[in-house]
Amino acid sequence: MAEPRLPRPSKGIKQELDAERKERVPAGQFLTEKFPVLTFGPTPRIELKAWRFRLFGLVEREQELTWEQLMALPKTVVTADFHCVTQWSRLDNTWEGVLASELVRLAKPSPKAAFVMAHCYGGYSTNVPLDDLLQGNALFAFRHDGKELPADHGGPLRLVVPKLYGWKSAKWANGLEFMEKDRQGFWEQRGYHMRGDPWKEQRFWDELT
Ligand SMILES: Nc1nc2c(c(=O)[nH]1)N[C@H]1C(S)=C(S)[C@@H](COP(=O)(O)O)O[C@H]1N2
Ligand SMILES: [Mo]
Repeated sequence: MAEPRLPRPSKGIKQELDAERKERVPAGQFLTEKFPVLTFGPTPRIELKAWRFRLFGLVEREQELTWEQLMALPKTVVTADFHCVTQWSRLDNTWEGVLASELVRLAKPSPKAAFVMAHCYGGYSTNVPLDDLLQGNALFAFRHDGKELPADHGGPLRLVVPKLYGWKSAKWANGLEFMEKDRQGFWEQRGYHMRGDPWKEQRFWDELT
């Protein structure tokens, strides 16, 4: 007796999907469906009541936002791929949060500001060119794939810079410092690239890329 047949996508469609996904994975990266946790040190726990976010450095007026003030800002949903320099990539992450450009707008940086330092609870930091923060849907996220952002992944609030390697996506973000000159953050002081574009494999600074 013949086996009952279930409709399947034709091989052609599957190959096209695979090719499309492959194009989204930069050189030297491997896909994972899991969401690994990559943190240097322990996970800070922050109560929303005590949570604050500082906008400082080259700004018109320094400010400190409460969680309520952050929640009052326009929200957005971004779907983006994530590439960690330790070679895993996770495609199609759905992030919900506030576009980084909204916080930059609030901060009113001086025209001299060309870089930011993202600061975090726990002491981590990472530097990002202001242009990279204003483009490519960079956002401060509090939800991931439809759920509240878990503490291990940076909750209550993390930066996500989809166009740069994952170490620029600062977890437990608590401030943005606007700077005229670029300065090294935590991993950059330990040899990581000042910019970190995965499409240019800007992993380490000594490659002079
Ligand atoms: N505060 C803080 N943010 C951080 C890190 C960290 O150690 N501390 N690690 C970075 C690195 S190297 C990566 S790849 C991503 C990993 O995010 P995940 O743990 O949610 O996967 O967070 C980045 N943000
Ligand atoms: Mo990473």
